[in-house]
Amino acid sequence: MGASSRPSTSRSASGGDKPHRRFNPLSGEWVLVSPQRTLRPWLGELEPPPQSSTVVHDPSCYLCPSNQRMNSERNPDYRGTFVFDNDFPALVPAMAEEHQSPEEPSDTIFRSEPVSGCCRVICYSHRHDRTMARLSVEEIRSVVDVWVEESSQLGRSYSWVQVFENRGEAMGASNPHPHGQIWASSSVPSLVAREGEQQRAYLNRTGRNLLGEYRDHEMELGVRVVTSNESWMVCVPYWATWPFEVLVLPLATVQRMDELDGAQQAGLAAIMKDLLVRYDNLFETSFPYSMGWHGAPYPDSGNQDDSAWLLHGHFFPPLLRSASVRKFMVGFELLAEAQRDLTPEDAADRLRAVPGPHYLDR
Ligand code: H2U
Ligand code: ZN
Repeated sequence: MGASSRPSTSRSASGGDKPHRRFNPLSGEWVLVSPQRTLRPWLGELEPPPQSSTVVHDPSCYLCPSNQRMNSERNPDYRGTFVFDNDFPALVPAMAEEHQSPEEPSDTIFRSEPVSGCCRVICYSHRHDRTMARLSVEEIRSVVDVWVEESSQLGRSYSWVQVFENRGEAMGASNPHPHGQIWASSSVPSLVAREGEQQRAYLNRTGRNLLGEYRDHEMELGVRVVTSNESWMVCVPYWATWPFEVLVLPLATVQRMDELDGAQQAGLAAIMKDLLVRYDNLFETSFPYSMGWHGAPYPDSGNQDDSAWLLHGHFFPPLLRSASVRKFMVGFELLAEAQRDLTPEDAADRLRAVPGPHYLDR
């Protein structure tokens, strides 16, 4: 269902062992797939797998209960989740007198515009030694509750609410304590605006919801589906760029995080647990990733019509072959186009085949 082709029903129809390009209808970009290269020798860097934390409370951790943060504020003696305003925010609220609407560009090259916003940090658990993969489904459900509440609250003041997590040193996480972030902004960020345009154009052209239709095809084909439950499915997208990238899609038509009902929130917690245990068990390591949620921007953005959108989660994990061999987006990818060797179908096969429970809980 790219610009020119139907989804492939089999490996051979998806280009077989020959190099081919796949279209990403969400970003409007292509990815080069080179399956014949999966056996090439690796003499590059080996990253030592990070040591996982074993202490329940780390006195030197800024996120543990009762500890002092970098700005000298003290965390409460919390249990479960804890949300606070980022002490080093990338976006700050507008001053009352500040003019926030984008100005007419005064220069065709040196353009800028004001932006305001707010950044928060969510601790997923009081336990320093956990990761989301090792929380119970009930504990993950309380993280989902925070995502829903924060999206709903910040969506009243801002155009965009980005829920995300950088997991692991490989993705630049500053601290092993289980945590994620929420950034809200007065403008719709570039990648999100692009996804919005692509979904809108697809709806205008076909009368159908792009991701809803994509999800239904994937459920029918099964080859790229990693797991599913009564309200969600996870697949390695046909156009994935990272080796084990996945897309998390609701089975119902939901446009935003704060529209999920109780059953869908519970289903989300369950499918996240399922996915994260597969990820960690794949190379028996705490699997690094950047993950985050996209849905229709809030009304402040001038967005009048959500019907082109479908809520979805992106997981972008860098590991390729082992706990220490990662993919780098360099060279051709920085200069020309994303490229992958392992096919999305093979990646989905591998993730589907991983047995549970979590290797550290066996
Ligand atoms: P990352 O691990 O994804 O970098 O997120 C941690 C965030 O926590 C980071 O944005 C904030 C950093 O600014 N932080 C505080 O707000 N206070 C602290 O005392 C430590 C870290
Ligand atoms: Zn901690």
